[in-house]
Amino acid sequence: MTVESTAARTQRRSAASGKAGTSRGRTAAKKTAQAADSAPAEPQLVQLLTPEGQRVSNPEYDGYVASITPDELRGLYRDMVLTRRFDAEATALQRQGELGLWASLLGQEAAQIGSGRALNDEDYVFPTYREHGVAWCRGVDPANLLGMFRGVNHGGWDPNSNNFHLYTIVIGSQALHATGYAMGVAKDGAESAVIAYFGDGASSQGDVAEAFTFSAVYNAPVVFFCQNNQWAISEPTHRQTRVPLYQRAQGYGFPGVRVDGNDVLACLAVTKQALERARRGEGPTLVEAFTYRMGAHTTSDDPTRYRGDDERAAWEAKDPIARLRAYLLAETDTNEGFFEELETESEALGKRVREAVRSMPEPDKFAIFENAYADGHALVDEERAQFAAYQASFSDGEGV
Ligand SMILES: Cc1ncc(C[n+]2csc(CCOP(=O)(O)OP(=O)(O)O)c2C)c(N)n1
Ligand SMILES: [Mg+2]
Repeated sequence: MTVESTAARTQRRSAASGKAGTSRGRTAAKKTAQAADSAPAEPQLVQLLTPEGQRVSNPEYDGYVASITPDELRGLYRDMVLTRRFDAEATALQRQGELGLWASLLGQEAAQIGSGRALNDEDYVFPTYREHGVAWCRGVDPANLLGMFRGVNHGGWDPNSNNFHLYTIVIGSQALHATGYAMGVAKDGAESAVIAYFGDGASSQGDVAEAFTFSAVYNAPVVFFCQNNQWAISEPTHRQTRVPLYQRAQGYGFPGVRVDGNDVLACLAVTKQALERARRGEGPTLVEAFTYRMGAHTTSDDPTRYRGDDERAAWEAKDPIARLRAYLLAETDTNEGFFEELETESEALGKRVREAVRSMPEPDKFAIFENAYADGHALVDEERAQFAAYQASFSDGEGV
């Protein structure tokens, strides 16, 4: 018997007997609250590399990574290390006042690099605001990701140059954009696929539910890649759902799979399978990458207010980079020189990004009033005039 069915029946009984205010009703309500507060037992997930870096066999997914070479494995490792280095640099830049905000992906490198490297060039990506590793795989210059976080532009890259849409902060909305785009891809008769990234918290949004419905009935070639990093700011996943997230797909009529989100090989294999299904015209798949947000939600958040250090320590033992390093050292001809060169490359990347951010041009202060209406608007004119007066009120005439 599941937690869900027990709680649902308890609620129905209270409502039917009209005893919501009685002690029996209160007990039932208390039990329901307790059920929502406790995490259910977790099901198995697809894993090809254990946290210790041992390769384990999975007959369904082995074939997707069977031909991977040591060089390609080192490539995945390099992607993860450079992404983590870039992310650390961005966090530091925010702390130095160079960025207004940063949303770190620390801990989610395998989920993003594994899925990002599963994509073909023609496939199209709809990210959240945290997909820095996927952006890296698509060839978007990391420095370009920082303009919005510095507040000097609205995105900083042309989505169609790399088939990587602009970051989306409205939680879950890109699942609908991806679905609509995928329906268009199918109508065009193209053989590419679309992937929508979102978080565990986004799975509670109506937009995601609508995207699941539409993509299912239209058989749209879209992969829903949910990074379950256990938290939606301070809200734990188990308070958002009574079933493991990947099982939601079943109700919409398409497959769902839970993968070890800290295992880059498993993420690669599972995403490849889902993309191939989509390209074959077999419709959507929900991938739930079970991972952990090791840092704060953003630099504006303080996770010590709502979670303990022991939780992070448990996930550090499952670090995605450490396990691939262990595998490379034990099972391939990778030598220390590779890691040393990568360290040098990481530092150079950090330096380049730092310099690029500091030299980003200041935007025209009045640009915000342009492009709202093709022919102008009296209200916008009034606001522009007010803003100009405000700027002129500073003694040096330079504004803020
Ligand atoms: C529609 C909407 N509601 C609320 C917010 C505020 N908000 C920003 S991030 C966030 C939590 C998202 O959690 P999750 O989907 O798990 O993604 P994560 O940040 O953990 O990667 C919320 C509620 C928002 N940006 N958009
Ligand atoms: Mg989350």
